[in-house]
Amino acid sequence: MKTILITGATSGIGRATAIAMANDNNRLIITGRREERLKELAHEIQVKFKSEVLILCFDVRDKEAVKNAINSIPKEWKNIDVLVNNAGLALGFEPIQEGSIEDWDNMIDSNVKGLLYVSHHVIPLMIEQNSGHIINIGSIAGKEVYPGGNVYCATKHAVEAITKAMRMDLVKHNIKVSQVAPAATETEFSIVRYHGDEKRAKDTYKGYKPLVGEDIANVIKFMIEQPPHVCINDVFVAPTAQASATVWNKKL
Ligand code: NDP
Ligand code: 8X3
Repeated sequence: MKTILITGATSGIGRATAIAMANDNNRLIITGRREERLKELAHEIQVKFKSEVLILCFDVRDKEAVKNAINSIPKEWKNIDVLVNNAGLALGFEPIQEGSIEDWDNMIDSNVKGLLYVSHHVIPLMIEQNSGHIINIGSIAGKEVYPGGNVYCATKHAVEAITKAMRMDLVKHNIKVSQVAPAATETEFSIVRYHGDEKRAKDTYKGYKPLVGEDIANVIKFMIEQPPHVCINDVFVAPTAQASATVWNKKL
């Protein structure tokens, strides 16, 4: 039985990962800001898969809220085996000189600082049990940069660096540290990125078959289910029609 904490489980990759990992052997801690969605997901998982589910509703940017949420986990749930640091977002697609400082702050606070805050409170629990697995959701934007990607790309490059550094610091505590770096995945990501412009979001996925949350969830499940001596350090997954951040086979 594994206890698995997934940040950003209200939508997209995080939600699909919670469902992929749901069975009567695993216990899930699902987090996000939208409480209604967490309740709906918990209900769906409990009914369909009989997994036990704990809901933690908090904003990863708020360090006090993160601390309180992790501290509030009941003792019998504190043996966290897997932390999936998934919560994150892109905001805007402007060239750097036209970027919004509010958007930059939000991306840096969520994708970098939020991931660190959650990890800071979960890692001691893993060290105490001398085992654990942290899976950080990076991106193709952490491997490459592209026009208009500037600050989002910087945050995902940071996720890649933090992942490698965490692996070095935690190896002596028998804690696996992995990254999954998806390319174009159709979730609510582009709706958020384009500040609610649903048409622009839809156009992002026109002319080719993008990945969906379930594709990434399958990879995460495979990583989690490896035996204790195997750590898959990094997986870079893209749609077949996407060769790089800028080279596509689109049929428009
Ligand atoms: P979604 O927008 O569908 O999901 C994002 C999730 O992150 C939601 O559950 C959201 O929950 C949560 N989240 C965002 N900000 C916060 C916050 N401040 N506090 C708590 N939770 C937060 O997008 P994806 O599923 O696509 O994104 C998941 C991860 O995958 C992100 O890190 C993203 O950068 C990464 N990624 C996505 C790709 C894509 O093409 N879709 C490709 C590569 C990486 P709520 O709003 O309820 O708080
Ligand atoms: C999301 C993929 O290409 O929009 O991280 O940066 S991309």
